[in-house]
Amino acid sequence: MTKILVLNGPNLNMLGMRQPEFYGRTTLKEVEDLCVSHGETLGQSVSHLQSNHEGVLIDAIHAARGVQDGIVLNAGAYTHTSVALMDAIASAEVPVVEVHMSNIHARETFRHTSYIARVSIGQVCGFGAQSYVMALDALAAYLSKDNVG
Ligand code: CA2
Repeated sequence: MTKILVLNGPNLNMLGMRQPEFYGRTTLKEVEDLCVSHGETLGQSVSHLQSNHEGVLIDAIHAARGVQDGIVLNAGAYTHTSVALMDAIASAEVPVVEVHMSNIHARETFRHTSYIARVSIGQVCGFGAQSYVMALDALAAYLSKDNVG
């Protein structure tokens, strides 16, 4: 089993409750359950954490070093602002796939910039809850060393 952490940032605890035009009607609990069940089909043991606090997210990334095989990260709005999260990922030596429910590139200009992308193996965005499933698939392929090109 590979160990994967699904880490969600600020306001994602509100999923399914408001703004369905951007984020759909799936709740965070449903996203987390989907990740656990899809992970099982890939031989992944998936744990998950959501926090509205930047420092908690940074601590979780630090704690992943040498423990987790990969991280699926939706950093929420910190994606577009947080050099601190970027530095934490760069120091953790754990492969990160950046995910977003919405297509950040089709939204406001400030959402087009991602500090997370600079330190991630790749980015999946725009597919709602399915973005997380695709990110788990991507990590499975990457970790199986089928990652050339
Ligand atoms: O599309 C994504 O997954 C985002 O990471 C979501 C963030 C946003 O700041 C990023 O630009 C893109 C916002 C999460 C807020 O989620 C809510 C969900 C329902 C109701 C209110 C907020």
